[in-house]
Amino acid sequence: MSEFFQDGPRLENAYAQDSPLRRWLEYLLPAETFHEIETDLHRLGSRSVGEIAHWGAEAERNPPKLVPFDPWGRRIDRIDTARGWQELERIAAEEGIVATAYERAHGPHSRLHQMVRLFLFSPASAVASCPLAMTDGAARLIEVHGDNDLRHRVYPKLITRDPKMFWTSGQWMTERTGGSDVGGTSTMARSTADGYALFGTKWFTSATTSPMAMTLARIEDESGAIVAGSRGLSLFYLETRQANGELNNIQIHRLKDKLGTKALPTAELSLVGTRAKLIGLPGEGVKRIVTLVNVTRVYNAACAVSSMRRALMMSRDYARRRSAFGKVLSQQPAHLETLAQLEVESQGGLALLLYVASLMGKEEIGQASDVESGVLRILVPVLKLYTGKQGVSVISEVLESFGGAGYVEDTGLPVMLRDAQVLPIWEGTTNVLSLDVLRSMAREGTLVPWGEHFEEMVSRSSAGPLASEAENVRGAIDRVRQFARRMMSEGDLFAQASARSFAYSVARTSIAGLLLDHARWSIRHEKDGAAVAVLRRWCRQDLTPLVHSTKSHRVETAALALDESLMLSDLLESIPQE
Ligand code: MFK
Repeated sequence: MSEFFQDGPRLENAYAQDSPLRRWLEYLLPAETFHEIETDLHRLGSRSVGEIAHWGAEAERNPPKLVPFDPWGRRIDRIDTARGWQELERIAAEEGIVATAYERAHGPHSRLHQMVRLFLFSPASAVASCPLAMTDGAARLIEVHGDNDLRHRVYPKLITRDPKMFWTSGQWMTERTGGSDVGGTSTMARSTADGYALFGTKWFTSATTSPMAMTLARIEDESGAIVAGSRGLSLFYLETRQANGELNNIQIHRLKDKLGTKALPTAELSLVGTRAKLIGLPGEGVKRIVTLVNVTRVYNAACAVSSMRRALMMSRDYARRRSAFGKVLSQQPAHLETLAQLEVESQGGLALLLYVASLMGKEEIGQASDVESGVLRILVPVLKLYTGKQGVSVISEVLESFGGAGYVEDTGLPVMLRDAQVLPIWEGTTNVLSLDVLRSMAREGTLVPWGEHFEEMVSRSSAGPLASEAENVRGAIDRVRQFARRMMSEGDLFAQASARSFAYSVARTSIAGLLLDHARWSIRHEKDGAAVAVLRRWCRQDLTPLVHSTKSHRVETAALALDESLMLSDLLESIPQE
């Protein structure tokens, strides 16, 4: 009888074990800033796999509960969360996971510093990163659009490091009509003596225990008239409880039973006269709330990339412990190929995330050029949609790399996949964001600065050891531009049907440009060849997987998607004769 027991994966320090993360920070930050923050990142990297992971697992084991009534039958609608969840909020405040971006201790680099702190905190935090995302988005929204009251009374609570003072915020945008088509929102806002009273139902409200939320509603005039569609929506700030501790005219119906994010309380609720404050002008709600949403989309990417990196760290450690067929996995060529491919994929996501965070830091303090602002506008949806998809596929592969153990709950592995699956869904699905990319190009002309920016980046490598990779990336930039022109000339049906493949092409090409410049830096500063190897492998794939959605392609698509009949004779006639 065998007495064999397999060792599980072990992690020591999430920062020290991620050498590509360290090397990207060295590339992006001035040396002085890098050295100032590094010791503390080491400390947080250790806390992340220790105390943070401990409370994350505790929160995961004890999901929130809705307590609708008190013992005497009064409706209280209280949501009880686990000790672990509360401890994670305390640690997040203490660590300044939101605050670091607003203290601006490192000027334009503060946002990048903050994203790296989030990156280390997030993967074992039972998705406590979700309320932090919305809190950070709300802080930015108030900073840009808030009045004096919000700036002086509320903003300090969102960016404090004092856990007793710290407030998280909700972002209640989704109604029964859907999360994407925000223009279908039916919550009404009626003017009162001291603000507005809101009436409506919100279908998904994440982190419903937060003391405040930002939401959208349609202002009714005295005759009861409203403006339909998204142009009739206004942005409101509300506090979930009144001064006496009772809910602010909010009824919580139930908590959602979700595939993952089990520790995160997500509720359906009704606003039944909820007192709220208008932010900005009536009808400007969507335009204002996207300030918040652009922050949460970058958080989403930070969660996707950090989860991929953490999962891979575990898989790599396991590969050195696990024997099969007489050898450890780390000596088996097929296994190594898979791990190397996943490493390249996740480093691509890492590059795009850190670069977007550094652009965001410049924009937030008014130091971004017009070109950089345009690049940031197009890259935020691209980053979110691309890394969300990568997260699911990379983590799925990582689970497979553990064999059956990857499918067993108490190894702590399956939760990674369940939690990853939300990343392409919330904060804008892949298709909705692909359409946002097209809109940003049509309305704000974002492809022009994107092309200029990456062409300039590529030109730095056009002579020397990376010349052929530079040529490859330049070709991809040209194909993206040409395809954009074709989308304009062929019209909306062609453009929409090609939108996802176009957004993927922008993502892969942008990442290729970044990897190229990082490899150029690496050749000058390091002896390690990993950056060049990652670049080469990234560029071996199709950088522009564009789908030419011609009329016949669309006919095929409609038949295949909806299982409708397609005349074989028509199809065969359209194939060129040999
Ligand atoms: C770990 C991470 C955790 C994250 C937290 C998750 C918890 C929260 C869960 C949720 O709340 S999920 C719900 C999230 N919902 C969405 O993300 C909405 C998805 N839908 C969209 O993004 C649609 O594109 C959108 C609602 C914005 C479309 O609405 P419209 O009214 O058709 O918008 P339109 O006309 O495209 O844009 C209105 C204005 O905003 C325009 O400006 P102008 O009025 O000056 O023309 C746009 O240019 C501007 N705009 C839109 N999107 C923008 C933007 N500006 C900057 N950035 C953007 N992304």
